[in-house]
Amino acid sequence: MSLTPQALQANREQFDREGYTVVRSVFSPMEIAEFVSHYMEMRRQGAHEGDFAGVPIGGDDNVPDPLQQYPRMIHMHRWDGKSLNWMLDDRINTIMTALLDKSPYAVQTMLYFKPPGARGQGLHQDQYYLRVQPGTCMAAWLPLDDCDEANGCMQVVPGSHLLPLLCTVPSDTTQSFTDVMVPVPEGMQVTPVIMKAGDMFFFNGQMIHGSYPNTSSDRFRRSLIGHYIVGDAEKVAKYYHPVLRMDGSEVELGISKSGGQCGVWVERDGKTVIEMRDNKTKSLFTEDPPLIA
Ligand SMILES: O=C(O)CCC(=O)C(=O)O
Repeated sequence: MSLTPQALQANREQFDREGYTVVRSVFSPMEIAEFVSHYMEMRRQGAHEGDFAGVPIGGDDNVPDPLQQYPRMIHMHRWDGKSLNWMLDDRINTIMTALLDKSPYAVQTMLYFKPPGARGQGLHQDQYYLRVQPGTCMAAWLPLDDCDEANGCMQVVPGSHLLPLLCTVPSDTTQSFTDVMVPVPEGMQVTPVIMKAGDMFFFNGQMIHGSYPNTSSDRFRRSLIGHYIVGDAEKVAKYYHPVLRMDGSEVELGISKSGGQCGVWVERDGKTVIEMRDNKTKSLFTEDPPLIA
């Protein structure tokens, strides 16, 4: 891996054009093995604040779900030094500064275990949850396992970072552990992001992304995720405070509210266009404070 400005130039061009980019081999196999044993041990130790196993499958609490044993962990950096160090890692700062022209602020960590048979997450935009103003958020996604379509790799809609925030609709909770998603506009493609453990996937908070179920019989698809906000932002939703600079010091930002207008796809003069409306969909998990992204 080379993180020189020259090497990152192609990532920057793809990020500006498509809303995402993958940087290969950012973390070494030894670092990845340490993360896997660290988080598996943490999961074995029992429940942590904010654990989330998802909404009931098809609305039925009695349907067995592998996520009950492996719920997603959240905001580990608030109580786990290894997660904090990872969130503020110099390599992540270097890459994000190359993509954004400015060092970001760090606000969130999450660990998805996604064991065999687990559901994915319906297509969404992270900004729906973080509500960064002005501007948007950014995700840094580190796979701890090789990931492909069989074990539920990430899926993206290239170019969707140029869209406004879209109104959500109910998701199919037999496929998604969250209960809302956004419809993919006609003419835009959902594309799998195939990665090796240790590669990193960076994407704009407006970009539509998510993942499908892990249909493999024996492969986890674990991922360590950081959420960041672009360094010009003045506000973010309450759930994401405290906000940290990449040197670990705290920065005072305001609190933004959820709600407001969002876009829906409508047909006009034979074309599919976006019309801004109030979002009428209520998610079980997105009232203040939002809990998902
Ligand atoms: O890891 C996944 O399957 C989904 C993660 C995601 O969509 C997110 O971090 O916003």
